[in-house]
Amino acid sequence: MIPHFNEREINGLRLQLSKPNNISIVMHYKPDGDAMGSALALYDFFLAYGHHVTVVAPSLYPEFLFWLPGNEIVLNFETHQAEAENCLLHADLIFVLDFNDATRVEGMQHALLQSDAIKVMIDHHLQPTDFCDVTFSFNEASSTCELVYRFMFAMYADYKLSLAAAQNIYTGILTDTGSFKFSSTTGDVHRIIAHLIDTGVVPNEIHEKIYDNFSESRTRFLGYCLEQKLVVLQPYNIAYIAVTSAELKLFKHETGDTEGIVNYALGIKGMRMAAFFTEQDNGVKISFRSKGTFSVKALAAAHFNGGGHLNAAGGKSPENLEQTITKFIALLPFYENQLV
Ligand SMILES: [Mn+2]
Repeated sequence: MIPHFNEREINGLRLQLSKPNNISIVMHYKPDGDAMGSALALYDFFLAYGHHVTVVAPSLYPEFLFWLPGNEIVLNFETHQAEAENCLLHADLIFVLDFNDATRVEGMQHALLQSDAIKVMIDHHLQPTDFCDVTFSFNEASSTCELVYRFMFAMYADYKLSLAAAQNIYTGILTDTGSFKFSSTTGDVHRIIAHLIDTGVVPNEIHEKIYDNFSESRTRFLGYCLEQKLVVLQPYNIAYIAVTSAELKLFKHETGDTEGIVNYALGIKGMRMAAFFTEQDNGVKISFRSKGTFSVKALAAAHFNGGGHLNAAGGKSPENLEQTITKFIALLPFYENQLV
């Protein structure tokens, strides 16, 4: 099903945007390829229509995204708090991308909620909370980048897609679909990709920038995780990896370094679910992945203060690493029917 933007809400936005506006674009804490790609694509779009646009990130993001067109204008809330707050407070409109609840911007939450700006959410996570004036939420969409692409043409059917916007959108769809392999990758998604390539996107260049851009220590960390830390629970078709903060330090961990490692665990023949546990200062962060109908979103929401998508979700635990893993393993018999 193709996400359809509500006509009345689009008309309202078109009217509001018929004169130059101050627009701020925000995304979730520790932004990924989809969050940054959608924000910078929308930045380029609104700039083309004569608006004053700022992009405010709640935190730093991985270096492999620094090449994205427009990256140089992104304000990091954690390092430029006053300037970032000023953007949000003086905005006429704030676009909220790739998240569904104000808590997802962490420390920036107060400034976001305090602003009188009209807030517009464009997102694909399940069950958005009601903190925006306009909520475009389509959980079946592959990515927020897909939605931003559709939003642009819903706003102005004659919009001429720029190469910068196309490269940003390509990056978000690429990363949020696991390189076009998740079940959300429909024919319509591929038709968007075709348009992006026709606009000038060179796929192999972007793949290289995103995936062949690891530091030596990150590659050695991956090897260490797979050789030393991987645990396979054959009876449940589950594999997991848990790393301590000392191990992260040993491998000079940087933001984004643990990303994707969970997929190697899921890649073992027969596995239905995989988890990656990361010890942090105040608990444990968990990434869950699954195959088929097993919902890691439900598991994360029910037991680990988390959420996300059917096959990709995240959670948190306030307990220590050992206690968290004990809890995880103790839960498995309750899911046996769905896993085996
Ligand atoms: Mn996303």
